[in-house]
Amino acid sequence: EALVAAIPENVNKSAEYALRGKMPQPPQGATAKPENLDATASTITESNESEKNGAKAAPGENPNQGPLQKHRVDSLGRALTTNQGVPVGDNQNSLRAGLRGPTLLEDFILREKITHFDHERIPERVVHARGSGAHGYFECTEDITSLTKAAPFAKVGKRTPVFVRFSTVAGERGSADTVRDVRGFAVKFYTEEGNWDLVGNNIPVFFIQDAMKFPDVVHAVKPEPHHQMPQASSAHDTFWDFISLMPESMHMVLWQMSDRAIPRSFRTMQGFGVHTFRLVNAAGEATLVKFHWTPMLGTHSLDWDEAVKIAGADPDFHRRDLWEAIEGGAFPEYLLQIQTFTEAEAERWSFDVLDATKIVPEELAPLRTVGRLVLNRNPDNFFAETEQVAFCTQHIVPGIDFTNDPLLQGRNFSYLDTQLTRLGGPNFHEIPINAPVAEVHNNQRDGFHRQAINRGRVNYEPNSLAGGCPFQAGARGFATVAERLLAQQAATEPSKLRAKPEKFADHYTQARLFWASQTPVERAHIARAFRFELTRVQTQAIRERMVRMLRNVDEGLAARVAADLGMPLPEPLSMVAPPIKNPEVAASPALSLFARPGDGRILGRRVALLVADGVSGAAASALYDALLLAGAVPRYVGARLGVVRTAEGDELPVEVTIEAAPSVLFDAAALPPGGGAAALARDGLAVEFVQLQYRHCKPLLVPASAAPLAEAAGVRAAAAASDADPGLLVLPDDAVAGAAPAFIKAIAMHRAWQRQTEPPAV
Ligand code: HDD
Repeated sequence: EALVAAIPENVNKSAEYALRGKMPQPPQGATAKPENLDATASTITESNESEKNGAKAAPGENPNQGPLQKHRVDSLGRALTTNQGVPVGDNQNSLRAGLRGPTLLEDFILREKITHFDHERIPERVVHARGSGAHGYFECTEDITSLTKAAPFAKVGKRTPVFVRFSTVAGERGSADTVRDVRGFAVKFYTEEGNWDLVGNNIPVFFIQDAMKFPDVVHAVKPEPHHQMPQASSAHDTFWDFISLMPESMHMVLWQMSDRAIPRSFRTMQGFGVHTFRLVNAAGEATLVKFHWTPMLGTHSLDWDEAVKIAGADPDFHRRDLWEAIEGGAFPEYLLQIQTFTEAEAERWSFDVLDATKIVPEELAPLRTVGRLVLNRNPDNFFAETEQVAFCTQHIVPGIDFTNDPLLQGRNFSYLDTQLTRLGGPNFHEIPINAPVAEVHNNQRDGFHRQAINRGRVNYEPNSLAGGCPFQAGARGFATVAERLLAQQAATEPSKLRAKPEKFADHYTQARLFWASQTPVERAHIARAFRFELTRVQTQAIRERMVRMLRNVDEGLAARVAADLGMPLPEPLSMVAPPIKNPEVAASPALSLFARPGDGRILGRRVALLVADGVSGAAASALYDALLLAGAVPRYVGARLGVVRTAEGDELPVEVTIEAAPSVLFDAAALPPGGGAAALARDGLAVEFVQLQYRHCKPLLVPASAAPLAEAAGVRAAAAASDADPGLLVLPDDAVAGAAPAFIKAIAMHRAWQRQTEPPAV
């Protein structure tokens, strides 16, 4: 505590920025060092098209799939062999000297098998280790050839094959999907001019402004180094210690504490390229651009209590949702939207578009839809595709270019570098999932696991022995946008320095913009998330520093969090630069999670129809069929597998049990019409099922005869207390079959947040 308290704030922060035209002084070495520091104390605190690509692929299909056929293995009807193709006669016994004797070194079959097994794992990604992938296509829907010559935008209707990987950031490969975290949204476009990787997140800003700080922010959020806890969680001291000393992280942290960090599905979250990039047209003219992926089903998230419980009930919740949606034909779909602006416009704004902690509000540069992304095929093999796919920000194609965002510039080094270790050498571009559709011709040779058999004696350029081939593409090739950097600089500014521009020093204006744009429900959830995370923090001085930081965002939020943590309101942290007086935009409704409710479809929504003996089979199956027709996933949920007897004397199958598929795995529930509720009301698991549906604000259909179950769950009383609850459909039994449209509408709304109280009523 004393150690932490001795550093009340990051006093060196202002030294990083060129403020008021003055160059920063070189930063001092150590921050204030407490006298009583005990150094020994614990600090817990490639060929040609016909050979490579096979026959021409249909639009949007990956032509690499043709030649992949020779890599695919189906063993049906085949005998077991060694890796050398030798048929294996006995796969049960190793070769030994006598029945009870030692195993012989001669047993090459055993040795090969065990050796291969011993090396089956590769290092997991240092961040974004936990991920799920899918194949699909990008379709250009608007002519933007005046802005870019990038291949995917060549023509309206053109389809480019893609592979997408969604991920969490902090957790290990086997960690749960529904933890509070940023989600990766990485898209690999296989264009005929090379691969373009748009490696984004579901949050449009980042924690830090300079790649120099990336190892620090990742070390801080990962499990603490001495005891390797906690897994996949930012709710611990080291993360908040770092954040509270890094005010530029405040904007991102608000997004992270919002429900954006606990999405309902990869299908219901946005994606962002984060950085400002450039679009470049055929004349070489550049336009600044931000990329947005917008889900057709709207943006929807989980409730925190629900997310925590799902992590236990189904740690693969998002992976399964993505897989099942694609298998079921409910192909996830997103719009590609862009914001474009000129250098001159950007120059006038109060924030710097090279600062990844800032957005460009839609009020300043509206979204324009230019294409759509459709995910329509699951990988054949998780390891070969999802695990071995290598996204790299520096993978761009003619028509796209970088900007000088210092975070992006650092990323452009990091991604290729990390693949060298993770995928075992410089030939990872030859792994089928990474191989471009475009032909590869160069003099880069050899290295571990080289697949290409480059022919001829020439492996250098210029050459005459191979007629000068491969020759440089010249004007057809990639060209970096020419920039006159030094001419834009102030005369006093050194040409080589370590510092950030003045506008980067504004740390709170956009955090305030985000907060001001949130609805009361979202604000309550953000405050609750701060309470949870900071309650888990053990060091009081870190909690306090965070509350001091929050005062620079919103006094109400700070006061609420302070009260929740049982502490008096501390002084606000000092600011590196005064807040922007009249920011261009004070509130932007587009920043609310509720701004994109979706197109009303309920594709892939899981709906429980609770059943027990005595249920009205006619009403239940009418509801079931209507939900199925709407693209949802209805399930008859009962106490035990088998069947229940309906009121009509027929049978209904119980598809899953409450125990195997608890409440949190469903988006909505209908209590049994006709009969059966009394039996369920005596089953504690069924009662809890209904309680949690209610607590998590999910649509609930309550037929009159199911009153005993609703009452046992306390739902009726709570319902009476709230006047308007659009998610609660209480109706006579004979109205259940006809209530499907209203129920579907409630499901499309996602949650009836109006119902939520603190603490929860049920
Ligand atoms: Fe990163 C993986 C997104 C900053 C270094 N990053 C990675 C992935 C995503 C992002 C989606 C997973 C790709 C996949 O599915 O395989 N990263 C971002 C975004 C950032 C960002 C949106 C900020 C705007 N990243 C960032 C910085 C650095 C890195 C500043 C380093 C200087 N990121 C990496 C990495 C990873 C990675 C260590 C781990 C595995 C990999 O690259 O292939 O190189």
